[in-house]
Amino acid sequence: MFRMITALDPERLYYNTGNSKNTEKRSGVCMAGKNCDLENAPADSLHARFKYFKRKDIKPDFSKLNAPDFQQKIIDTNVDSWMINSSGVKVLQTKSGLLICKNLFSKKLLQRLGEEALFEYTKTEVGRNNLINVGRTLTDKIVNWSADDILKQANNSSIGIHRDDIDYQIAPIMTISLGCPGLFQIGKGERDEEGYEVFLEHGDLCILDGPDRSAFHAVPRILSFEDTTGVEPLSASDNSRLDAYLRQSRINISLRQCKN
Ligand SMILES: O=C(O)CCC(=O)C(=O)O
Repeated sequence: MFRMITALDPERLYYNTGNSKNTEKRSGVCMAGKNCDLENAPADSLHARFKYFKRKDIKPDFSKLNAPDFQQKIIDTNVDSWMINSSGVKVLQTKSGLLICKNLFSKKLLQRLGEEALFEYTKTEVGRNNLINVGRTLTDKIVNWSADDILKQANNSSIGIHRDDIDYQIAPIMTISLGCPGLFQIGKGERDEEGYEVFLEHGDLCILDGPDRSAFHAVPRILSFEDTTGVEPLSASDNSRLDAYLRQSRINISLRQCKN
């Protein structure tokens, strides 16, 4: 039988986030009695690894990641545009549809995206009123600049395990990472099954397509440059506030097709 599911269907929200408290908050429906127990998930599961990498009381071991089985190639785009590098673009791709492109975007474009995200988006109504994202308070933090504030925010940032299938779109999702590296996890199945882990670094384009389009994924932690392969934002940008921010924090820009 065909069952109409709306975006606020609590069952569906739970399925997406796996977090009963979030589901209750968003849907106003009590989730008590639902099977939300992931406490016994195996140690190598997406869920258990997420909790491990999120820990603040110890420093997780970032040298032992469960890396995806990437096929790797270096390509020339031969595109004549100020936005795209024409050569030396590194493409990492899995059979299940995760694609990470390094060195694709020009320094000028990355600077422009950072400025738009940090100084323009956060001034907009939608940016300031988005309760889920940091935009609501970010403008004030930037105006009353305190490096400590920003660092604290960066260290505490994470994105819980979720899948992006709530609006039933199948077009690939693309994200662009700026600033500090984020540890990205992507599942092979359910939250209590294994997943992969990879750093998303400054300038990386990440695409979720194919089966991975609807995979569980998360960013349990933002790291310092020393903890990863050390790809830093290019400091030659002429915007010192943007540089200072990106050295201590991370911006992720997601591009997705939406239905009205
Ligand atoms: O921050 C990221 O790279 C991941 C973003 C994400 O999970 C999403 O947009 O659904």
